[in-house]
Amino acid sequence: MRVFVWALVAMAFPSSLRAASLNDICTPAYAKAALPADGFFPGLTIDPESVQTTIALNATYSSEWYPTSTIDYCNITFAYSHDGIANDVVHVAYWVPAPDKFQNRYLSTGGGGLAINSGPGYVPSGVRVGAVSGLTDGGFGSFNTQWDAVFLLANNTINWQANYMFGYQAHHELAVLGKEFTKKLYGMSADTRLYSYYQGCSEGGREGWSQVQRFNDQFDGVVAGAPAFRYGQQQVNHLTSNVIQQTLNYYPPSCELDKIANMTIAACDVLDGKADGVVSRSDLCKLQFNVSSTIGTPYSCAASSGNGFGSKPTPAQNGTVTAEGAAVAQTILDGLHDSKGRFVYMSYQPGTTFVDGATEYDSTTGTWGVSVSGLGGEWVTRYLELQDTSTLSVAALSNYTYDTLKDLMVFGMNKYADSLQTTYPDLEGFRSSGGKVLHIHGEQDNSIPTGSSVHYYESVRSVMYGDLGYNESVSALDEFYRLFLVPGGAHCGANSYQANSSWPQNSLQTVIDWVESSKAPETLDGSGEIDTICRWPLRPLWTDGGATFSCVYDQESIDTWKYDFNAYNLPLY
Ligand SMILES: *[C@@H]1O[C@H](CO)[C@@H](O)[C@H](O)[C@H]1NC(C)=O
Ligand SMILES: *[C@@H]1O[C@H](CO)[C@@H](O)[C@H](O)[C@H]1NC(C)=O
Ligand SMILES: *[C@@H]1O[C@H](CO)[C@@H](O)[C@H](O)[C@H]1NC(C)=O
Ligand SMILES: *[C@@H]1O[C@H](CO)[C@@H](O)[C@H](O)[C@H]1NC(C)=O
Ligand SMILES: *[C@@H]1O[C@H](CO)[C@@H](O)[C@H](O)[C@H]1NC(C)=O
Ligand SMILES: *[C@@H]1O[C@H](CO)[C@@H](O)[C@H](O)[C@H]1NC(C)=O
Ligand SMILES: *[C@@H]1O[C@H](CO)[C@@H](O)[C@H](O)[C@H]1NC(C)=O
Ligand SMILES: *[C@@H]1O[C@H](CO)[C@@H](O)[C@H](O)[C@H]1NC(C)=O
Ligand SMILES: *[C@@H]1O[C@H](CO)[C@@H](O)[C@H](O)[C@H]1NC(C)=O
Ligand SMILES: [Ca+2]
Repeated sequence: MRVFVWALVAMAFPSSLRAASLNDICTPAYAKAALPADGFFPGLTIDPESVQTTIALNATYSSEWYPTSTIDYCNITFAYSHDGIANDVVHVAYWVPAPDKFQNRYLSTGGGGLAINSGPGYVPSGVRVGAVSGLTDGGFGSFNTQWDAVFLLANNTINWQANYMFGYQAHHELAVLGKEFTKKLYGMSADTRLYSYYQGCSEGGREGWSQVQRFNDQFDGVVAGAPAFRYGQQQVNHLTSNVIQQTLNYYPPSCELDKIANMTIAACDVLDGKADGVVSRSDLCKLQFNVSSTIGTPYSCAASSGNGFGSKPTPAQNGTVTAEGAAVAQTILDGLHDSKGRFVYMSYQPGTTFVDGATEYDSTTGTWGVSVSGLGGEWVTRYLELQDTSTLSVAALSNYTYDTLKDLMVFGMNKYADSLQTTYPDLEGFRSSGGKVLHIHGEQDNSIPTGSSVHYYESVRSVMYGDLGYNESVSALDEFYRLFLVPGGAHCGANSYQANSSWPQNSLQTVIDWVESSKAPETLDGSGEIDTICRWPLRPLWTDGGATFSCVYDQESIDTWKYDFNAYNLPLY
C-alpha cells in the first residue's frame, strides 16, 4: 500500500518539477512522497502514516519579531521515533509556503520557558520570507506538552532522553529532517543551495546557541534572543531576590519596589542624552544612580489582582520608600555574592522591575512575606532534587543562604554541563563553516540578566581571540557574531514601563541579508521611537539635547559589564 501511494504520487508530481500551487502540495500523499528516505538520518524512523496537512489562506500574524504579515501556508506534520526506544514518538510541524513564494530557505523556531516550541509564535516570520518553518514537540507527547511534564520517569529517576532532546537533540533532528524535507517537497535540484536559519528567544535563544555550539554547518544564520543559557546559574538565580529579602529580613510591599524601579527609570532616562522615558544606558545608571536617593519618597498603588510571572494579588497601598526597601533593591542589583563576599552571579540592570523580588501580602496578618519564584523553585525541586513538584516551599527556602544558592548553581552546572548549560565558547567550527549569529538582548530584561549575554560574548572573544588586542578581537568576532543590546528592551520584547522602547522587528531579514548578500549589520533597526540599535561594545549616546545620535566607545561603561566570578575555582563561561 505504501509503495503504491509513493508510485502514484511520484508519477503525478515528478520531483524535478515544481508543483503549481499550495493546494497541490498540501495533501498527505504529496507530503509523504517528500519525506526523507529511510536511512537518511541513521537512528530515526519516520512514520509515513502520521503525515497530516492543514492549509491556511490569508492568515494574518502580528509579533514584535516580524512585521505584521498576511500569509498562506500549509502546516505539514509528521512523527518519527528513535530506534531502540519503546513508545517513542516525536512530532514535527513545518509551515510550508506556496511554491511560487518559496525562496530556497528553511527556518527552525524555538520555544520559551519550559516549552520547546512557541506554537505559531515564530513560524510566520519564516513563511513571510519564503522559508519552510519548523517546530518540534521534542517527543514530550504533543506540541502543547512542556518538558517538565515528562522530565521525571518517577521521583528520583530522570528521563535522560527527554533531557537531551530538550537540551539540543530535538532541534538538531528538526533542522536536519526539515532541510531534507524542504528540498524534496519543492524538488530542488542537487546544485541549488538551501539557506537555513534559526530564530528564537529566551529558552528559544538557548536552543539556538545549543545548535551553533555543536552543529557547525546546520544553520547559515541564527537569531538568538535573550538566551536562557548558563542554565545552572540562570534558573537558580531567579531565587536570589527571595533569599536577599530573607537574609535582610525585609519583604518590601510590591508598591515600594515598583516605586524604586520607576524612580530609577526617571533618574536614569536622561543619562543617555535623550529624555524619552527610556533607559538606553543602564551602564551609566549603574555608575551614577544611587538607590538610596529614593528613600523617603511617597508611593501609592491601587489594589491589583496580580499580573504576569505568577505575581499575587496586592491590596491598595501607600507609604514612603524605606531604607530597608532601598537596601533590598541595591543588594539585588549588586548581584549574588557568597558568604565570603565573592561574586557568584550577575543581576539585572538598574531600571528593570523587580519581578523575581515580588512579595506576597497576607491579608490575615496584614504583613508582606516571601513569594517563591516559580521558575527558580521548580528548577530546584524537579531538576535538582528530582521530585515531581513544581513548588519549592517557603519552609524549604527558609533554610537557604547565599551559599546554598551558589552550591545549587554549581551542582546544576555540573549535572547538566553537556545538555543545558549551553555556554561552550569555542565557535571556530561554526565560524569556519560560514555561519552568522545575530545575538539580541533587551538592556532592561528582568528575567534573564542582560549581562549574561555580554559575558558569553566576552567568553567567546577571550577564548577565540585572547591573543589579540580588544578592538582587534571584536573585529574578528564581527565577521560572524554580533551582539546588540536593545535600549530599554524587556524580556524578548518592548518594555511596558518604558513606553518609547521598541524591539527590532526585522532580525530574521537582517541575518538573511548578512548570509545571502554579505550585508553585515552595523546597527539594527529598532522599529520604533528609537530607530538605531548599536552593536556591542559600542553604546548609544544622544547629544545636542537629543538631536544627535551616535554609537560611542566608552571604556568606563564597557567595564561595568565585565564580571569576575571569583566564587568559582573554574572559569565560568
Ligand atoms: C485573500 O485575499 C485576497 C486579497 O485580499 C483575495 O483576493 C482572496 O480571495 C483571499 N482569499 C481567501 C481564500 O480568502
Ligand atoms: C500544525 O498541525 C498540527 C496537526 O494538525 C497541529 O497539532 C498543530 O497545532 C499545528 N501547529 C501549528 C503551529 O499550527
Ligand atoms: C515618548 O516619545 C514621544 C515622542 O518623541 C514623546 O512625546 C513622549 O514624551 C515620550 N514619552 C516619555 C514617557 O518620555
Ligand atoms: C549611596 O548613598 C548612600 C547614602 O548617601 C551612601 O552611604 C552610599 O555610599 C552611596 N553609594 C554609592 C555607591 O555611592
Ligand atoms: C493611605 O493610607 C491611609 C491609611 O491607611 C488611608 O487613610 C489613605 O486613604 C490612603 N491614601 C491613599 C491615597 O490611598
Ligand atoms: C513524588 O514526590 C512528590 C513531591 O515530593 C510527592 O508529592 C509525590 O507523592 C511523590 N510520588 C510518589 C509516587 O511517591
Ligand atoms: C532545614 O534545615 C534543617 C537542618 O539542616 C533540616 O533539619 C530541615 O529539615 C530543613 N527544613 C526544610 C523545610 O527543608
Ligand atoms: C578601541 O577603539 C576605540 C575607537 O573605536 C578607541 O577609542 C579605544 O581606545 C580602543 N580600545 C582599546 C582597548 O584599544
Ligand atoms: C510605575 O510606573 C508604571 C507605568 O510605567 C505605573 O503603572 C505604576 O503605577 C508606577 N508605580 C508606582 C508605584 O508609582
Ligand atoms: Ca533616555
